Amino acid sequence: MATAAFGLMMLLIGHSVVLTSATKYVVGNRTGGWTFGASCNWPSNPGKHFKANDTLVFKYSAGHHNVVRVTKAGYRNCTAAEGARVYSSGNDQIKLVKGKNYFICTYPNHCTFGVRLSVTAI
Ligand SMILES: [Cu+2]
Repeated sequence: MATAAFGLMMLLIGHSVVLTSATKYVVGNRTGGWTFGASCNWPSNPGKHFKANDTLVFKYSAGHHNVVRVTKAGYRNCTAAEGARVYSSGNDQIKLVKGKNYFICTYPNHCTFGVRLSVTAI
């Protein structure tokens, strides 16, 4: 019984280590969330070292923006692949993958005017 409790405790400790090793970042925290100019001052301000499995939280008024993960070309050209998943809740949590991660808003002209983001996760 004591062994089982100890095992459970170690399991819980192991889980909490896994949980705390991933970080959540609210996009554009200094500029009002996921909106025009969201990428200004973010994520380049100090203290951010993104890792794979970290979560980006995109906050905005639902119906005013959306979030779509795109390729580098999609980021540059402000185009999303056909059938790409569209996040639109206004509080979208998206996990980073290792390497470059690109996101845009697909509302007309929004990406062109800065509602786009690229971050690199190690
Ligand atoms: Cu938008």
